[in-house]
Amino acid sequence: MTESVVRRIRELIAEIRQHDYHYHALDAPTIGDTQYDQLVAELKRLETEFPDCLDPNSPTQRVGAKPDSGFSEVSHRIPMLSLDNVFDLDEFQQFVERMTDRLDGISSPELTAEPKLDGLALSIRYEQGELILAATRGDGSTGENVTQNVRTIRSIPLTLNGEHLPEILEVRGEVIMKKEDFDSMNRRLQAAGEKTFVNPRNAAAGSLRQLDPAIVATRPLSFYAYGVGEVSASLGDRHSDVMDTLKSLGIPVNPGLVKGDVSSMEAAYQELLAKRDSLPYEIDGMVVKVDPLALQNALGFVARAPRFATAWKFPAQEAATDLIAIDVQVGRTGAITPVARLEPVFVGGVTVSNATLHNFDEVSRLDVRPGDRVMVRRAGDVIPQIVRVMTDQRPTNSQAVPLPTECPICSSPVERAAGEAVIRCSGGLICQAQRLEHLKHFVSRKAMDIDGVGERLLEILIEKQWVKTPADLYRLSIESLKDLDRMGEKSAANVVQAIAASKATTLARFLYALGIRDVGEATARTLAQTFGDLQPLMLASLEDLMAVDDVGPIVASHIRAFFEVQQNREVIEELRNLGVYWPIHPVEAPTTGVDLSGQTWVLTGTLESMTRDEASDRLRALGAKVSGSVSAKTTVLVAGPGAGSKLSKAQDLGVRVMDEAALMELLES
Ligand code: 5U1
Repeated sequence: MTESVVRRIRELIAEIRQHDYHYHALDAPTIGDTQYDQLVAELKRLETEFPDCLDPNSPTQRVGAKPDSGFSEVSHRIPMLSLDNVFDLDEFQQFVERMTDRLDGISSPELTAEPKLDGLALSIRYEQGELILAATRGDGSTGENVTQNVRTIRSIPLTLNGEHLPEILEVRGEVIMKKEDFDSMNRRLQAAGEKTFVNPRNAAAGSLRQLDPAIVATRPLSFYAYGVGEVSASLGDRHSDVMDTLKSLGIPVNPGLVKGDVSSMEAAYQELLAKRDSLPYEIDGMVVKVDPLALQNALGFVARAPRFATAWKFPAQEAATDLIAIDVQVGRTGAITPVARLEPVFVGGVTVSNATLHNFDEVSRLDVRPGDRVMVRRAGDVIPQIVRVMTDQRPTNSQAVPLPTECPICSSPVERAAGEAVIRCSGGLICQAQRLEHLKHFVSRKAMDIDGVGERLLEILIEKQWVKTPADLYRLSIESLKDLDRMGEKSAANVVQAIAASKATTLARFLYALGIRDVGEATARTLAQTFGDLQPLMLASLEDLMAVDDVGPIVASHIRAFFEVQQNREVIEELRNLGVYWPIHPVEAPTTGVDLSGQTWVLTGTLESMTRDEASDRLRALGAKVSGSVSAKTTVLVAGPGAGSKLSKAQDLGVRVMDEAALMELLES
């Protein structure tokens, strides 16, 4: 019995190790997660039932006990080196020269280039293929024994793969946390009300130095090897061969290693720099090494750094600077955002003097104030951000920035929708920052439908300060327009004519054109039907507005806020004085007694006595729903001259079809 259990346990351990090897070292899993979990579950069950058969390096035995008192010291028999840095091509060439001066007759040694991971250096010792010790770098000679923690890192094998294993093998590499793992871990910590980490490097270092391995096991750490320490047998004649051997033993090795000579290193550097932001982990440079180990040995070391390798650093993505002020900016849609003005600082390869703060919640979250010393991050093309504030260096007289109550451009009150982080200017019609977007919306097809006034013309009119509000459009003359670039008399006349034609509109279109936040076409129509004319709507209270179908407290508050701005009311008044008008519909239930509630009507073809929009409004006033397409649910199709596919579809479906005369009869009955 026990014999067969021991055999099965061995089989399971071997099988799980193979799957770990394929998953972590080769990055090519051969089974799915569920199958893998089933194997582990079976192993755990057998180990619980037969505790005498437990192998201490079984894949189930990653989480050990907490040490009683801190980490013990470990002395490195072969020191853990650090790397000298170079920061540009010139310095790299000097590094090459220093090296080749020592290599008589070899002017261009074979080199390797690999990403320099931003993590924590680690040495892992295997004896007879079993992981027996893991230590941090410490001062290079003495580190801390973090074996129990390292055993929880799933990509690090507890037992090496293969048959001819070296008796002793010390693997050296970097413990990191991948960007995605870092983000999800921080989200988890935040949700649990725990302290979050400022960056993946700190998260990796902080996690590895956690005293409780059970906590470390919950931290998503990864490991990539970049070299070896003590080894009892040769793993190859070149650094690149050694890396291949480590990979075959099951050790994760960074896949980014490339081979080349001195002349190809600059291109390799630029290529890696371009890839930096898309890599799953943070890197801070490229490590260049002499590939043949014989040349490495010939070159040797200076102090604690090898002469055969260097770290060609990337521009730092974070730098500290002073925050001069927090300014307030108004975007094209009225969003009011805080912007940090900084003492210029070189970061991410450029000089940065502004950083985004996203919104005022972010200002409170960071507790950032003018005069603060702040850490700025710029990664790739991403807008620079403030990632943290050194509150310990804060001047004693510092003051938090108050939340703005009015727009810095037009002084209209700001509004904030419930649940939204952004605050917005309510002065839609008059705010200079929002002018172009607003005017584009005002002239658009479903609003005032002013054909011929496009974005480019609006830009010119705004630039010349001829148009500040929609009312100014109705004051434009052929004389002034005709001299504009590529305009001429005829086009100018067409523009003026199109603007004049838009004066005859509907209340729904006009309301939609005002660009009140969250008042789309459908809401504008409902408001027009409910209030009949603009005046009652402008005087409506929040309660009146919330009584309207589909108008909730947020939309109601946007409508109120809009009409409370005096300049908005003035622009509306001007528009009406300039001739914009709409038919007024009675609000009370129609006297006809016709009730079309529950019916769906579709209009197609040309109508002669009114526009389709007008007809739709009147049908809606009688309770009908007006749809754009014919289906089996359509009650009536009103077909004017030129009706096409909608008419044939209605006929196919047996939907009732009506002409304009019949419609008029119904509306006027
Ligand atoms: N990728 C990489 N990082 N890194 C760090 N390679 C590498 N090599 C190192 C260090 C300290 O040292 C060896 C050259 C000994």
